[in-house]
Amino acid sequence: MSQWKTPISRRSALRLGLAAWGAAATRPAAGDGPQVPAAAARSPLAGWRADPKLLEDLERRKVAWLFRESDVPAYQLPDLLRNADGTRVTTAPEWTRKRRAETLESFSKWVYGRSPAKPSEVWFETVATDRQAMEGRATLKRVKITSADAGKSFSFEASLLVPNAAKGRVPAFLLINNRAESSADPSRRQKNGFWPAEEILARGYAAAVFRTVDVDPDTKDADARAKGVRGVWPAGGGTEGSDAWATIGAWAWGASRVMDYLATDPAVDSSRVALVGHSRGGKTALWAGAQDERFALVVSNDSGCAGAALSRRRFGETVEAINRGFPYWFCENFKKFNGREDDLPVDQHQLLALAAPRGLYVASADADFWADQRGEFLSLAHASPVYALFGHRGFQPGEMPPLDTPAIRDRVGYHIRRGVHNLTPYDWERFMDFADRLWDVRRP
Ligand code: GTR
Repeated sequence: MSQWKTPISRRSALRLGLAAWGAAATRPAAGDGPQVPAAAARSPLAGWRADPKLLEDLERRKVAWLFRESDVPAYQLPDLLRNADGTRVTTAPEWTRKRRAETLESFSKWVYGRSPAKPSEVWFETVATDRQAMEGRATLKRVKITSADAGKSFSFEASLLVPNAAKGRVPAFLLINNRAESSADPSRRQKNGFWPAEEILARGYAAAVFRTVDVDPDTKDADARAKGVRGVWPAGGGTEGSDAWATIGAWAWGASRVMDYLATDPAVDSSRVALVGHSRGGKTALWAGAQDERFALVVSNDSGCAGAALSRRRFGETVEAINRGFPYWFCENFKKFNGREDDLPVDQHQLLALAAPRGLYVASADADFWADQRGEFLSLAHASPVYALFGHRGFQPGEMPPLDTPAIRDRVGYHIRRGVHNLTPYDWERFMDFADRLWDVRRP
């Protein structure tokens, strides 16, 4: 990270053809973390580069948002290791005891809202079992999960496919399905690369899934939303109008309730459960993994704004754009930062750091400028000092790997794949390669 503290001279910036540098570098930036110079200064770095043809296409379409690295303003990230009282975190126990809790509190208060505490009762009903799923290779269970608290209850369904050949408990991948049922169909009548369940099972993992819309409808329509879990407990653990939970928080809560179930299933090794989400599901996976440390691996695929991407870069989707498009995803307090990213008490590298020292994998797509591919990687790099406290190697900001070249450090991994915003079999293979290594899983 130290390289970012060394300001690049205007002369060398000009030599590199970075005309925008001078103006951007002198912009004042709030925050107290590493000084991050205007992004133009990053051009000499190795690794992924935006495809000029894709940039030309965005140019032609005259998109109204920022997609050129040279247009990224100077910004200063909040220092993830500085406590609210000004002291610095220097050891892992200090992080866990003090700064981790403060960081979680900031995200609850300002971004995602406060989720309710674990319901006083959660119970499970297996509503269907098929021991001959996947041509006899798997057992499929459909489970109804009911949560009850304060005299009210809410139910939704999750599904689990376990390989029949397994000799003992197996590790599992839980997908937050933010798309249609057909994208991740537990019956396997419809197959889709979004959830290659056959491949997941063939590699010795169980595959679990639930749908976001079964927990909290993904719509601006308040009547429709009332049918979700927030219709039952509207404020969650906060106050409506400021820090009540919102849709991303509700989906994350759903992931934790599925985890409650997985912890009871004798076929699953619940100490090795990976939570995977794509895009809005990726934001959810990160927030769920931050709050619920039972997830041993958190996977963010193309999660973009308010997911893995650094908000202060304002690249692609901005805080204002997401709050306008999806006002129900985040708490009301988050709207105070529309157009004011520098004033946010946190940035997304701190969300990623909340996964430490567990496994964390971030994936991007080459054509996914809206999600800010580089911002997703940089967030992971800037979260790395927390992994370092635990003795684990992370990434430096200058180490973004080239296209289609996954990079793994001890507990963190990253790739940027060719193609558009999507979750694909290529992504899944990389997630499983990472989990194999993290958990010493041998292919059956
Ligand atoms: C977009 C939204 C993104 C991302 C995406 C998705 O419209 O702006 O933040 O969540 O949807 O979920 O596919």
